[in-house]
Amino acid sequence: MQILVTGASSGFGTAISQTLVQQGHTVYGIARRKEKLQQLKQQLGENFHPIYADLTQFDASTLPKQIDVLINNAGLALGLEPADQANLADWHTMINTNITAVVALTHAVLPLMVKQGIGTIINLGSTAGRYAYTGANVYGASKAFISQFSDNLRTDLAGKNIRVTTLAPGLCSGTEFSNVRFKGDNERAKAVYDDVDAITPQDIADTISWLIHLPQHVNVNYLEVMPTCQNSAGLSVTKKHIG
Ligand code: 8X3
Repeated sequence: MQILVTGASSGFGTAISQTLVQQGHTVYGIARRKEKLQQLKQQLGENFHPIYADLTQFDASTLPKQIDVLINNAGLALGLEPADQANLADWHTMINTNITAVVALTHAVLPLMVKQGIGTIINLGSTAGRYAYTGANVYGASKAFISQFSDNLRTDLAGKNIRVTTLAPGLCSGTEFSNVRFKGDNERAKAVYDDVDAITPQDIADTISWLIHLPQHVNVNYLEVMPTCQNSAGLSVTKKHIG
């Protein structure tokens, strides 16, 4: 298969690229960080094709002419402040990467898949798109968008033999997710994963491998993957008189 993966230079994107190339697929990996993509190219060889690009200013003419699987993986969270204290520029950055870039790339790839008469799109959502938590505000909302966008794509693409899945991971270590969220406060980022067995990028790569190798007539609409140690905490109540 010819597979296009965004955010290939780290975390999920790197593990997905490694796993799928090792399985004999051809992977086109998009990312901004040239050095990291070059390292991956050296490691993976001729079946890995780096595309150096900023997804928020992407030139669709650089895309390969055949794409069997599109994995919209690139995304980020910035900040964990409650909404009334959050940084508006951070909100715009998350919307640009997590929503605008995803719809633009999907829009560019869809005509190709329709013409091929076959395709698979996997959009990385998040448990934050389903369960609210303090500080998730726009990040969580952007991931809820992904889930609804995927469902709406499914309806629009009815009869066109294109599968669309939202894959929604929960707490996952071994990525730069929290380092980015906490803007380089690596101690704080590390503390998020201390003393827990979080899921790993390899778990997500293996899940994606399973999804894409299912027979074409099987569409997993929404798949949520949490570590065993994580669960939803239930609803909270704020008392009128505190303290
Ligand atoms: C990542 C999951 O819980 O850190 O999307 O927001 S969480």
